[in-house]
Amino acid sequence: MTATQDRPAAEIGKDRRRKEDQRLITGRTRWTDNITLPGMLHLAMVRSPFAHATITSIDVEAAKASRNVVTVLTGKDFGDELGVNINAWPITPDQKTPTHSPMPADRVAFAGEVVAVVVARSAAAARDAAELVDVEYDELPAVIGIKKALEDSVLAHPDLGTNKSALWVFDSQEAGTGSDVEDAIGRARTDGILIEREYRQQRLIPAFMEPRSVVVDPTGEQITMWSATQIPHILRFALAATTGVPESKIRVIAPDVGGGFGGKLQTTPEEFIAWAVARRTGKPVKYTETRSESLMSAHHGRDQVQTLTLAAEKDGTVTGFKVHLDADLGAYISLVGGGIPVLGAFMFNAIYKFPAYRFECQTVLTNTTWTDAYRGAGRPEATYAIERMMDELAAEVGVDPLEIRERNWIKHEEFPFTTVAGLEYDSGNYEQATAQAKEVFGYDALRAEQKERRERGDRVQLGIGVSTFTEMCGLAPSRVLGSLDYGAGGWEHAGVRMLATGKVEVVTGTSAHGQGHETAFSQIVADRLGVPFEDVEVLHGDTQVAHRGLDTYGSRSLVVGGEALVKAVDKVIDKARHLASHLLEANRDDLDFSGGRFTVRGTDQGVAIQELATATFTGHNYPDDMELSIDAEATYDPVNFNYPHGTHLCAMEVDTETGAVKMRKYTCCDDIGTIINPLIVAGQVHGGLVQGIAQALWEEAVHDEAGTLVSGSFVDYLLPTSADTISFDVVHVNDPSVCTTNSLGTKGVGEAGTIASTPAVVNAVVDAVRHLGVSDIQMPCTPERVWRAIEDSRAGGATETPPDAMPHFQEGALNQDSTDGAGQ
Ligand code: MCN
Repeated sequence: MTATQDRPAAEIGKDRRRKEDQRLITGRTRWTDNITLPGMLHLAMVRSPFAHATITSIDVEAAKASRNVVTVLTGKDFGDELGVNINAWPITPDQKTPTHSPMPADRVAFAGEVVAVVVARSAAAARDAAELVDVEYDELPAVIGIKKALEDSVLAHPDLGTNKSALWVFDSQEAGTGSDVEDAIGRARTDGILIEREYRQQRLIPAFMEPRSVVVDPTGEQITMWSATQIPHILRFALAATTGVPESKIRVIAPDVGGGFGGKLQTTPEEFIAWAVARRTGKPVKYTETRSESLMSAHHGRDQVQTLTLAAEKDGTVTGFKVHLDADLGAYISLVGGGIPVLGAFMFNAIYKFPAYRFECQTVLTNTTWTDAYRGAGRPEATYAIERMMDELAAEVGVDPLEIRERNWIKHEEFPFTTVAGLEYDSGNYEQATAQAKEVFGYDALRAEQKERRERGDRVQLGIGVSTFTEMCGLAPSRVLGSLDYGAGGWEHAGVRMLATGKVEVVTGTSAHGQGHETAFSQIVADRLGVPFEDVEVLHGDTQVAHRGLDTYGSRSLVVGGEALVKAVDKVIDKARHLASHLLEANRDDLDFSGGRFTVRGTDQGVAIQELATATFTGHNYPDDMELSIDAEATYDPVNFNYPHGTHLCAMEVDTETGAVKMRKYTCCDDIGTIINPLIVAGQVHGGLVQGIAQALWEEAVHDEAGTLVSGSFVDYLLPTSADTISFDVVHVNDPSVCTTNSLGTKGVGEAGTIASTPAVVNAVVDAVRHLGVSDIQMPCTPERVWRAIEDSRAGGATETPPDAMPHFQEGALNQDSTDGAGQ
């Protein structure tokens, strides 16, 4: 009998306010920049203004002579001491990987690369002196943009001889998961429907709230690094592997971390520089980047060109999908950067069951900021491609976009289902999610309104965008990662310590940076152990406390880390049962466990698990064959990915005279299995939606031809705030599909909103003006791009979007009190 079988779930599903919020919101907490140590020195980085240049000389004398400056160090001073930034995921054996020194001595490869570090007694002194470092550069031609990179006429790294880093291919016929896509394309060309499109995933910036910050203390038995990172365990491994210092001598702490969104899934040059300076000077050092430095040099995301060919029969049944991606990795291949587009490879088929699929990804190097994971990491890009193509197919066939999806999706009764990309989806109920989303959205009424507006020829037209999605989250089965040449596993570890007072200390290898693990994991433990929620404390983000772990990304923490925790709790209950049977003088099989108490069946005798914890402290009475502890640890390696899914519906109003767009309504219905904490889930979905909507409408990192980041501040990089959002209708399927990848029946939620929302919004904008001849608008859908698309098609021209232009916020673009625009 399991611990929860005989009693209702008390904590799971409860709207608990987050334990951690009081300290996070007031800022009275351990943000890395709040840490001050005796004798601490401060660092400022000197960064290259050029995207590609040879460093001819660096004069540090004036900076060194500045008040309160201790020293100034350049790449030459460090020599090999800094090691190299590692790429943990070479996607092919012949991948061209440029050497990535944290501080190059002779050549810079992107604007923002560090060329010197100033070490001073205060942060202000360090920053002032950094201005005095005189660096002479010989500018080299820079490679900016995928098109230029593919030409190979100018090289981002001349020693590599090419900008093409790796070509990764998946072919369903070769893999034995499907048939030949070229056959399907050939058939569609002669006797079906063939849709060919090129979509651009613009470059985005994760733009986390807390800029990156690092403190290194070399003054003890161990070297301690505090870093605003998502990955303390991986960072410790990288430090040990590249510096030769044994792991046991390194402690990495991710204290409270203010967001990451994938942008802190990285080992950074600044961490290695801080480490080396601390070791050289023998003193604690701190470095906190400015917002401008963060936007320029913390890794970016997306940046792909997708060339897509969809083959279908005349009735809209999809028969094949061919995808060619060109992905810009920037100047270096970061920790998992090359692999991000490859993650998408398994998701282009989404919720559909077509028989033939080919995916090719060409990664290229350019003289721009390196790219890597950004919320969704490969999956939003894939979802965008297929969901935009499904809309094009619906338009071609002349049916409602939901109908074309239904014709092609995997039916509920067909699960478990092995996809053409080779994944086994364990569960899904696309029918149910779609029906519920439609009802809450008021789909039919909005379609009727759209029709009326079109018939009236209103100036403001209404568009309805549909997007369905599934994602492979819960990264990941270690053996699968091994088969993809990823440099680590995907397991997770947890421990449960039953303290003498009966309180419970939980240790998790996940590393929350805004996701509320302290609250949700407390709920899981309180529920399963039957102890009060307030009695559970969750510790994380410190390699000394959580000695094993693989951290937080890929919506893995609940489905992998939570499952490890469940296994540890079950071990605790098992050990406690042994002690209880001894103390109650009853056979262990005669004991029931419910509400935190073991009771002897048929009697009123019992003992609480919290009392048993105390009994292991006193040790006065316990069985001879028992180790005097009921603490337990567990490691869990998932057997499969985890497959949340959902249907997102969006209504957008488009002013056909100005190109201005305004969100009218957004509804999503997701299946994320069992919900541990609805309040946390709502926050995750809301945040995710806004980030996805921002890609559709506002955000774009723009480099000019010289490689300078033009969108280098929040004046130009249009990060939305809550004032720019509407109130979303977020619902979940009533009857979560049976999720078999973990015992709680949960599915990840951390990225879901971002994955589905971008195509929903763009589909809605295009849908509003499709009757005017528009079939595509490049993201972000700025008023200018929307206006030009309409004008081009009115003029009978192609509906191409205009060349890169800086996006601009539209007044009230996402404004809830929308006018319906009727009659305008
Ligand atoms: N949860 C739940 N019930 C479910 C699913 C999740 O109650 N059925 C809860 C979990 O217990 C957890 C939270 O929701 O508290 C998110 O869970 P999960 O989906 O496991 O995602 P992770 O905790 O692994 O977080 C990673 C994910 C990713 S990949 C990005 S990117 C992202 C995100 O989380 N970055 C974030 N959400 C973020 N939220 C904040 N505030 N800041 C970021 O940087």
